[in-house]
Amino acid sequence: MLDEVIISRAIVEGFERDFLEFLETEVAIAGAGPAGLTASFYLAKKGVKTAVFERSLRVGGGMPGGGMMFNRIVVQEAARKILGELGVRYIEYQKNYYLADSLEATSAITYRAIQAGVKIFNLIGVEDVMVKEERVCGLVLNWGAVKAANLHVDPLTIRCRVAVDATGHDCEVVRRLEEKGQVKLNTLSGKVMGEGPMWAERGEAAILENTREVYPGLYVAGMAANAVYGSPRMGPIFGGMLLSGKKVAQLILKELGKEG
Ligand code: 48F
Repeated sequence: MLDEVIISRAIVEGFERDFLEFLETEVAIAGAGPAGLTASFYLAKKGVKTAVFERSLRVGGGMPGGGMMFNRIVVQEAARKILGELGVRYIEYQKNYYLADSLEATSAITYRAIQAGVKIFNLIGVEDVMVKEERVCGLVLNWGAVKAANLHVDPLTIRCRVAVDATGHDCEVVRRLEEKGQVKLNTLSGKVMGEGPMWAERGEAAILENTREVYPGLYVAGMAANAVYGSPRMGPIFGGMLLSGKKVAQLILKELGKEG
């Protein structure tokens, strides 16, 4: 016999347990695209308590869509090892160009991250940051549906030691912090510099340099890093996203004293 109310109770209690547990976390990542997911995997693998908040229903960001809806991604030699570590299969298309199925890549990274201990909360977006004594120390959350429907609903807040903006081209978390007007970002202008036009080689080269702490307690990774630091976009080559995710994890592990 199946009781509908027991099913409902299991779902509500199960979610509530996890959400309460992650109201205080070591690392909170905004955005479950390839950069955010990869970062979360390498952090959780080292035992760091990590939550990912993803505003939309599905995870993967721009990865499942491949290039213009052709569901394949290209990764260059520098990031090939990460594909292996994440359990993504690929073929060598030609020297330095490795080709993978975008759905397999998205699924594998998501699965590896969750199995490593990451808690992904989909349908929950980051609408602001909590700042105390000039350091980001938490994220302000609301349902993705609340934003989509433009409802006036107050958010909830979680606390973290370190936050990561992995929200892609719009670098939403950094922009929100910047809007406050009282903060100076760790960029040349002290402001978000804005993404440059397509240049795959340059964009991929710059992304590792751009993956860093942009304000005390707040790191940027993935396309958000290039958007904040004024570097080009690069289209459906995804090596930089994986490398940036891994790099931000390494930087945070160092900060938390958990490297090695
Ligand atoms: O855009 P997205 O895939 O960012 P990424 O990980 O990778 C970029 C590539 O997909 C591609 C590229 C080159 O390869 O240029 O675009 O840097 O994933 C960002 C995720 O963040 C979510 C969004 O729904 C997407 O899944 N997101 C955006 N804003 C918020 C958010 C927010 N405020 N709160 C939570 N999630």
